[in-house]
Order: sequence, then C-alpha cells, then structure tokens
Amino acid sequence: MAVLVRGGTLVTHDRSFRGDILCDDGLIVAVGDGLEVPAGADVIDATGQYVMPGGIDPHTHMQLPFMGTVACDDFFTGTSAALAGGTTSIIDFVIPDPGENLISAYEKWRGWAEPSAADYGFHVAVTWWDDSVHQDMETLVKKFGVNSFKHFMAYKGAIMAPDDVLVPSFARCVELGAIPTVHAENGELVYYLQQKLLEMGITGPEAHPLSRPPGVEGEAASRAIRIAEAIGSPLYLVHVSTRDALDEITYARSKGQRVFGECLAGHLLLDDSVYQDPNWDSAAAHVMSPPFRPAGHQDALWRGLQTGNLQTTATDHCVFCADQKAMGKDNFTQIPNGTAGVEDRMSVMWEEGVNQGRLSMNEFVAVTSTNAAKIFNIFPRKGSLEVGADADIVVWDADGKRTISAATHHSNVDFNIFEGKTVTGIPSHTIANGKVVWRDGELNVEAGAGRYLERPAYPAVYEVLTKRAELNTPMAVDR
Ligand code: URQ
Ligand code: ZN
Ligand code: ZN
Repeated sequence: MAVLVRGGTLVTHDRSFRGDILCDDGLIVAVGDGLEVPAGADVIDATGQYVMPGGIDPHTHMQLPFMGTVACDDFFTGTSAALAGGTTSIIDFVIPDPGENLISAYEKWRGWAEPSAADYGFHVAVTWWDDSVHQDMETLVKKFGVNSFKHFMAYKGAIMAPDDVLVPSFARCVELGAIPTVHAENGELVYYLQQKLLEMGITGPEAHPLSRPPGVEGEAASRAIRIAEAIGSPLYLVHVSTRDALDEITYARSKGQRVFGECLAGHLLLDDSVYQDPNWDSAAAHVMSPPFRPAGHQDALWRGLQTGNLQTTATDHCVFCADQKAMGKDNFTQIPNGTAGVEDRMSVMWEEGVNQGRLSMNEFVAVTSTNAAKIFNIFPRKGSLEVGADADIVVWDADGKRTISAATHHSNVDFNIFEGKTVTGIPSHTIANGKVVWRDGELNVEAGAGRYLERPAYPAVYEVLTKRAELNTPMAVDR
C-alpha cells in the first residue's frame, strides 16, 4: 500500500522545506508540493509537523550475552522500542569470544536478529588475532557486507583487544576498505583500579566511576588515534564520554586525520551523581562503561556535536533488569554493564538539543541519522528523504509531550535512566520500509519485518587516505 505524508515541513541534514512524500513498495517514490493521492493510499496529515529521515542508532546490543547473563531486550523487543521512538535502523554488534570463529559468530548473531522489527546491521568485534581472523575479515567485508570492525580496549580477561590485536586489525581494515571502531578505555588500568578499590573494601556501584576515571578513556582514545594515524586507517570512537577523549579527537581532526566520534544521549544528560544514590538498585542500574561523568563533561560533548568534532549520537542500548544487576551485589565489577535508551534518544536529543537551542533541526537530523549513514556507507539509502531511498521516515510532533518512564516504555528492562523526564517533541508516526509501524501511540510492528543491512566497503576513501599517507611520509616531506 502506498503511503502519502502530506502537508509537513521536510527536514533533512542540510535543508528544511514544505513538501509531501509518497512512499510505495518500501521506497520513497516522490517528494514535492501537492502530490496526487494514489487510489487506496494511506494518507498521513503532517500539517504543522516535521518530516525527517528515520533515526539510525549505530550502537546497540540486543540480547547480548555479557558478564554471565544476557541483555533482556531481544532483537524484536529492542527494535520495536526503537520504532516507537522514531529510530528505524540499528547497527548492533557481533562479539565473538576470544578464539571463536568470526564467521560462525556472525551467523549466530544473524539468527538472533531474524525477529527484528526494524532494519539492522552489524559491526563485528575483533577480540583475538590469528591468520583465520585476518581471512575471515575479508569474507565478512566481501560476502556479508560488514564495513566496520569493533575493538574493545576495555574488559581485560574477557573481550579486550590489546595493541597486538589493534595494530594488525587496523591494518587489515585498510586493506579491506573497512573502518575500525573502538571502545576506548585502558582495560589494564581499569582492572588495576578495580582491584585496588575491592582491596579497600569499596564494593558498591559508587566504585564503578572511580575505577574508570576520565583519563582512562583519554589515554585509550589517544593510543587508538595514534595507531590509526601510523597505519593510515580512519577511526570511529564509540560512546565518547569525556572532554579528555574529545580533545584527542579534535586535535587529530585539526591535523586532517579521518577520525569520527559518537556520543550517547545518556552521557549528554547525566553525570556521576547517579552513583551516589543510596538506593543500590538505582545506582547499579546506571552502571555502564564508560560511566556517567563528573559535571562539565556533558557540556564538552555538546560542544563536540556543535563543532562537528563528534558526528553521531547513539544509545549503547544494552539492558539488564534489577535481578541481573544484582549479580554484582557484593562486587561492583560483577554488575552487568549497560543501560537503555533506544526508544528515548530522538526525543531526548530534540528536547535537549533543538528545544534548548544547542542544535538546529538540520543538525538534529545529521547527528541522529544522516552522519551515521554516511560514516557507515549506507547513505542516501538511509538517512535521507531522497527519491529512491528506503521509506524510513519519522513524522515529528514538535508540540507533543511524553514523560519517559519504565512503566510505559516498550523495552523489557525495568529501569529507565531518563525516568520522569518530560520531553516536548515526539514521533506521531514512524514509517519503516514503507509501512506505518507507529501511529499516535500505537505500535504496529511485525517480527521479522526488519532486514539485514549490507554495508559496502569504501575503497574510494582509502585511495584518498593512502595518497595522503604517502604525501605525509618523511621522504615526501624531505623532497
Ligand atoms: O561496552 C559496551 O559497549 C557494551 C559491552 C555494553 N555495555 C556498556 O556498559 N556500554
Ligand atoms: Zn563499549
Ligand atoms: Zn556498546
């Protein structure tokens, strides 16, 4: 069935204009003023509302097996929550155990994602290294449309990638036209500080931020950026949470290095006072890594978005209920790390970004959708309102209000880090792959309707990068 969105103001990353959008067979087929209404079309009156590309969340972990348990949103419940909040695509993660074959891990995750209600892609984590990993990365790029490989510099003893994994893996990314991404925390330092805190008898969630001070992120960010610089690869830093890491990114970008940064809605709003809550469950519910930071870092991250030194927003939606968090009741290092956000990101970013005058509407679209599509090479299929693009659209009621609560959110998790926050600016309709899946507060989703997103490598960028690397070589400079 055709869907005509009529009478709205279209807002993309680079312009705003009045227009109608006609969707058919999953695609945007016409954009213009006064479009004809096809017979039998579903007509959405968007008068007085904004019409934007559906959100893209480049960082989620649905049903992640982690720290002895499994995240309690699966791909159906997690993507349903995303659609209710105006996000129409996610990029999740395949995280092989060290020693686990990358291809079989990928196939396992593909099976888990089958019930997704929204389109999804996968970053694949490189958690170990040998010739098979070197080979499997090529298969993932060329056969399965993976163009980004994740490296956890934290989580010693589990999935941490030391430098002897980062270096060959970044180099392999250059050969394949893929982008390396990092969770930048120095895992050795975290482990050392965790043991010191436990020895001091500090076992509660208040110890979590003490074991991961801002410098632990700053060091890892700097190290990953320098490795990428030496190897000539681009780099994407996930969940940048500190001024320390942002300063490293800003400096690298000022030298022309191809470095990108992501920040989380949670890190833009919350600070580390959440860990001082006398209620253990509430403090533990906020345990995620990197932790929420001392006041001041949040403003730095907003400036990062405003200056273009941070390009995307995400949620790192990785949810554990209270009984799961309680696994760390006597030892904070055993509290499963992760918080929610996939349903709330768009409204939180509109409220704190656009309503508070920090971002224009066009910048909102850039940081919630288009930039992620460009960086991960799915633009303009995603992140645009162009004819021929996927019909992933959010109709935005800028006057609509919602009070965020675990009592009403669509995630399975029993806690919401934005609990009680009233936001002005909510999706009245979400259209995914040309189907109206959210309409005035009602979900109409279908398990399995989401499609796997192949994301092509970008050799073209590498030709530029390689050329630049040659130009910057000492011999070139001497010449
Ligand atoms: O580190 C991550 O991104 C995963 C394991 C989710 N957990 C978290 O605390 N961020
Ligand atoms: Zn992470
Ligand atoms: Zn994550």
